[in-house]
Amino acid sequence: MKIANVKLRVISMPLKSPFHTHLGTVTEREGIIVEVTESNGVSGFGEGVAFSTPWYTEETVKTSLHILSDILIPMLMKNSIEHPKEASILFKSIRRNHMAKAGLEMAIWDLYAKMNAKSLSTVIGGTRAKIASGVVVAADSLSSSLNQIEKYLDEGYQRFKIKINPREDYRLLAEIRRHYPEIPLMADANSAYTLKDVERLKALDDFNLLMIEQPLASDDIIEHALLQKKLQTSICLDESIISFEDAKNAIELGSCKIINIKAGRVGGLYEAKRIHDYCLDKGIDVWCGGMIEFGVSRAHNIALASLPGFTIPGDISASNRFWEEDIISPEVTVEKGYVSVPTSPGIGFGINEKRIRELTQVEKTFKFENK
Ligand code: OSB
Ligand code: MG
Repeated sequence: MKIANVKLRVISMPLKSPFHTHLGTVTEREGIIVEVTESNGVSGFGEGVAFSTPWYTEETVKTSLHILSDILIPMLMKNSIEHPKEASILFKSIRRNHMAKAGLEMAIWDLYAKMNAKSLSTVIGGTRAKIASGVVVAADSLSSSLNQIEKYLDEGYQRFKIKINPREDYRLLAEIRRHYPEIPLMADANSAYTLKDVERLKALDDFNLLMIEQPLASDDIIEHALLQKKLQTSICLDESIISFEDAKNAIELGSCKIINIKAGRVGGLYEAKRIHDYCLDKGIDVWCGGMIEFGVSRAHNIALASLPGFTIPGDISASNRFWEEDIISPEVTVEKGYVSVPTSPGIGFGINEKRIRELTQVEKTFKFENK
């Protein structure tokens, strides 16, 4: 590959409605759009999914911008690569900073697929033409949770996720189940509990949940194994799994029965695919997590979720779940509960340049010297 330049754009967009978790509320989303351009003029796109503050992981938009500008892009200038996997391996010499790495690595995947005139799904080994779509309800009251579920049910979503914490769990889930006894329902705790809450968590076995996501802290891998033995409900890990090794350890310890894979959290598509392949081999179900992302990352998620091991509907909702107007064209839509996997080259969605320009706060271009 002969990279001519990399462009970073920090964009900012308000959410249609506030996104509440016990860790705080997101009302405005910042992100980094990464564009890698080949000497022949073809561009690939990735998205840095760190948040403005380090509430979900330690990264932020500013730390990502620093790592990309001062470390990863200069590394890419010095080392020529022929395949995106080589970028992933190259970036391993830098510790963590997975969302920064993933933004750049995934732009290279899109570019690589486009240069080979194949869809990204095809390039990574995807087998599905459409993927089942799930949605997250992250409201601040019982009544608005119920209203959101009703609306998303009408829109065809196939799986519903509700945020819980020790102050709002049993009562909330009981009310949801009273109104909707049959819907595929799961709960995400984003580490709101400790092992002291084992009785509270056991009580949630009453609700026939598909799973409970990340009940304990991100480094509580042993405690999750102890907890899983006491629960009927399957544990799914999100924040705990930031690498292939974490996935392997969690499965061997029995810390979870399901894994939520987010390419941003694990450093890119290559690592995400390794985790997927391992889980498929071990009979562990996986699904694709979401990051309240813009269309570029959403498009990458669609390609990832087309792999055969993604057996559970993921947090892959339509562009209009979060945005008045997304940055891709066409936008992601959900039809009869499914999102179609594009067959055109790369991520298979065009970039809405006009929309990105409206939202851009910072723009930096790095020109490569091609000798
Ligand atoms: O824990 O899965 C999570 C959003 C931001 C950060 C972490 C999480 C989430 C979500 C929403 O639950 C996922 C989405 O639909 O984008
Ligand atoms: Mg989660």
